[in-house]
Amino acid sequence: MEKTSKIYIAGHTGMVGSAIFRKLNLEGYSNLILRTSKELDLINQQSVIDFFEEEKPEYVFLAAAKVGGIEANNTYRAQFLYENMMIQNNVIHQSYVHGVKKLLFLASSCIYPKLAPQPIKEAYLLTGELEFTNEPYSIAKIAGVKMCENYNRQYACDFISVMPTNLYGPNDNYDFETAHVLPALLRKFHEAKVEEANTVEARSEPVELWGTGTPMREFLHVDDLASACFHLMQTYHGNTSLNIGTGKDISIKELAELIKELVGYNGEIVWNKDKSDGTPRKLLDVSLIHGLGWKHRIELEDGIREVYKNKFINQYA
Ligand code: GFB
Repeated sequence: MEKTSKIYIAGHTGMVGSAIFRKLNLEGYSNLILRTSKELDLINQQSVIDFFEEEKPEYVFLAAAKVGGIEANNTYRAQFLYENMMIQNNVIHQSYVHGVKKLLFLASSCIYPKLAPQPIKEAYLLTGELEFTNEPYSIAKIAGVKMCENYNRQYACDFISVMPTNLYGPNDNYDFETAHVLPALLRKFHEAKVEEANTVEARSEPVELWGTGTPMREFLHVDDLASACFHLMQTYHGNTSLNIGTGKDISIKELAELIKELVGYNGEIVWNKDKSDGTPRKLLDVSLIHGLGWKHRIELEDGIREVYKNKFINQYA
């Protein structure tokens, strides 16, 4: 990738796309092609054909997707399957038709089997049943990974894909119904703390969290993901979809205690066991990407502190 190469970031307003945008800017890449979803509907095949005809990008980061937490995945099952399949079919196929030099597709760690041995190696893909709550999303993402692999095999493309673990960072979604756990907890504890401060008895309603708190999750700051994508775009050619994570995980209970303390909330937590736990554990084996010269830099506690400050404290200052 040259500094002047024409690079299309699909999904540049989302959490992942905007992190890739910041990284490319920082590295001095100035010829970036950007379209909001209003300007270009990636679900519409003809619109995508017209866009590629007109812009002819040389490189593509495919970060556009319908994403969400466990509840959103489980509720909007048809949309997660249809919209993600359409977006990736359109963008990957047109990238091939228009001779894109290299494409990077963002998949997800939830595409591994629900009960995969831990830590999860790339080779465990398609070796067992998927987690029900996110099966439609996973099937779409598996199709995307396989598209990249097989376009490479049949058409000699250079399309790579990555499997990031659970992400957090700037531009996250804080809507309680559709958010992932980390932003949801930040907002829940923050609002409870504000309520606590505003009552005479310095008390608030308990904070309700979902499931049992026993599932284990691994969290990666999205700026670290962007640096991994940038690194791989320049150095990696291959058909193995690479895991991107920290190689460390914590239980949802521990995460809740950590966020509660960072936010400074003193009240109770109750666990709503009617809500799903999802996959019991999904810790990625990151030895392949470590071997390729990338490692995460932002530790979880530092990352959460920074996100909390920028989203909730500075905003209220
Ligand atoms: O982050 P999350 O929504 O998704 O939930 P997954 C992780 C865990 O946190 C689950 C628990 O066990 C939830 O039950 N949890 C506790 C909460 N309280 C809350 C809360 O207030 N909000 C949320 N959202 N969770 C998603 C997949 O799975 O991970 C997607 O559905 C995607 O497809 C994404 O792959 C990375 O980690 O379970």
